[in-house]
Amino acid sequence: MKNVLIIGSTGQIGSELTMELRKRYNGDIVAGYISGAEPKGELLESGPSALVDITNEQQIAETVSKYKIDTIYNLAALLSAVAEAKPQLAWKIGMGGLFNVLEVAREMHCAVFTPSSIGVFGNNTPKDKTPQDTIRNPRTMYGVTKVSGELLSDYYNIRFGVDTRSVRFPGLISYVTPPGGGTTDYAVDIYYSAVKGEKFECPIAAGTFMDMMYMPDALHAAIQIMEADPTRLVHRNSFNIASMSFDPEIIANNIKKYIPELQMEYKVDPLRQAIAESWPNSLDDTCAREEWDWKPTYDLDTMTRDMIAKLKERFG
Ligand code: AKB
Repeated sequence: MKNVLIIGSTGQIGSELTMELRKRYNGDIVAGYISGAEPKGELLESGPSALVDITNEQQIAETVSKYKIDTIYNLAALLSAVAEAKPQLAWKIGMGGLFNVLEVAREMHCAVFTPSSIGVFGNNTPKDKTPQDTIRNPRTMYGVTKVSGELLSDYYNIRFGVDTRSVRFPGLISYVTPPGGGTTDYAVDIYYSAVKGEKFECPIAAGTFMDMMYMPDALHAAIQIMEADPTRLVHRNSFNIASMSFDPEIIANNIKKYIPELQMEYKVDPLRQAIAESWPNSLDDTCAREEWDWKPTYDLDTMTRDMIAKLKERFG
């Protein structure tokens, strides 16, 4: 039996991860939410939920105690572009929140998953097949909080024995809950425009490559890393994982195989473009493959076919 608290359960990852964990484990899988982002529908009806503001350590501790939580998925964060607009809030949630989670985990013996990101890398990092252990010098607040979060999570593991684990997510693509304020969001938005028959305005320039992943693989990674045999883990916070890398032209051409009418026009957003250019073109995920058997199942074409089919069911 596993009792899990998901902080940020109504967000892009949380809304799907919570449902996946409820299918997999038979304990209490608690959907933590903040006021104004309450769970609805199946997420609300299929299991317990609790008001858990990550900036409130007592609220986290009370929920952990009430449900005898053994694992916390800490998914609260502002994505990269919005974190640049609100750097103070990004730090408060990303680092203040993580500190609260780690303190509760230390005192109440929980394992902790905190997603990291390709955003930990910066302009001085090798761009292609970026290695697991390399320069992390981001110049964005998002990246700064993610690198600091990796270091703090490793510190709690080494110093206090807290079972902290993490993966560096690339851009995540899903047809369920849209992302908000990320640099890689264009790769989700383009599918919505294609299916709805709307012209797509692309905020990222042609030739800008970034790693991306379909949500089912991302959920699998988040679960598999927490179930991994700890004696095999050389790394913890955080693992490179990868499944595909493309630029706007490549994804648009792939979608056009199925929706030839798709029209795309570039309207580059300077902030997102600068962030995208500071991130790797592609990651080397050998360590994740070797230490916990990470292996993605979707490539660009299988993802595109599934995204289009699912969005057509919704939008006709
Ligand atoms: C973002 O674009 O901010 C995120 C990420 C890659 O971490 N999707």
